[in-house]
Amino acid sequence: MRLHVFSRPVVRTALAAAVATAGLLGTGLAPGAQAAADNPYERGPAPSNSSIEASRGSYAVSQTSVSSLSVSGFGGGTVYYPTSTADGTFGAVVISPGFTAYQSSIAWLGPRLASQGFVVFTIDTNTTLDQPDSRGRQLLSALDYLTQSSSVRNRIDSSRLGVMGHSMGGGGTLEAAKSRTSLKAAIPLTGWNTDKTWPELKTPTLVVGADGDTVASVSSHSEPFYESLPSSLNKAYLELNGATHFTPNSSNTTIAKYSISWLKRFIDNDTRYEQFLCPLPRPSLTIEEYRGNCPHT
Ligand code: 9J3
Ligand code: ZN
Repeated sequence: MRLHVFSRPVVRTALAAAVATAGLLGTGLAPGAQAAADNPYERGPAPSNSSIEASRGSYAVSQTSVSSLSVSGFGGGTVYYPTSTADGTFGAVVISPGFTAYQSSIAWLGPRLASQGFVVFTIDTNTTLDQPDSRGRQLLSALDYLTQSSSVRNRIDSSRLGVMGHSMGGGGTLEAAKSRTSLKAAIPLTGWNTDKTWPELKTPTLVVGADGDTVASVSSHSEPFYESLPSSLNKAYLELNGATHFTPNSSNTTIAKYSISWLKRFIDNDTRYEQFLCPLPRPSLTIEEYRGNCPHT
């Protein structure tokens, strides 16, 4: 766009020469603004390993509670969102807890993810005994409430949405993605489901399992979930090392860094995060195993 300066005769004043020189070197915008012009969905500064491992990202976070009495189709919850409106709209993610559990069991993910530039809704389910298929429908009801009725609806880009959940909430995450193929990202955390096969999914999916899970063993849950996803799909399998079924219920840097990277890469189309996903992470003190297809498309 700036090249129009050269498309017609101009008097080359000293100022014009300076502007032209700046034009040859770049837009004159800050690096972040330059990149944001390239990808309209990109939010926040260029990431580093330390920025995605940090306990908070660059956005200050506000929160608002949603009463179960004010909604239908799910059990209410808490919305965590970047306080500032200066950066436009954000993608959004709804997160379901597991069997017998409440939003408190996954609350750490609210500010952790929102501070990186997402609107995050941690929900309660209608009853704590709801099964994965119900949790999947509730995730979708919560997304619809969040984007259409909530007090933060105008802060959200309703075309860029994702789902996450723990255990039966992770099973529900797969159910939600199966029924709403427009979702941009799905992340089941030590997911549990009687349905082991998910060839119907079109949503980029990061399956997170735990090596020591005796409730939803990776051999019966996360591994078959991952392997049944289409080979053409952007998909990955992260198996946490030294972890249990309940590892996703407390702050966990490995879960956070790969969840942030996955959500950024596929909800924001932010290829600055591809470096953390491809080449595939190597086994480490916190990673038992990582599978995936690279590069992402
Ligand atoms: O949400 C979960 O923790 C599912 C694991 C479970 O208790 O399944 C047995 C019914
Ligand atoms: Zn199936």
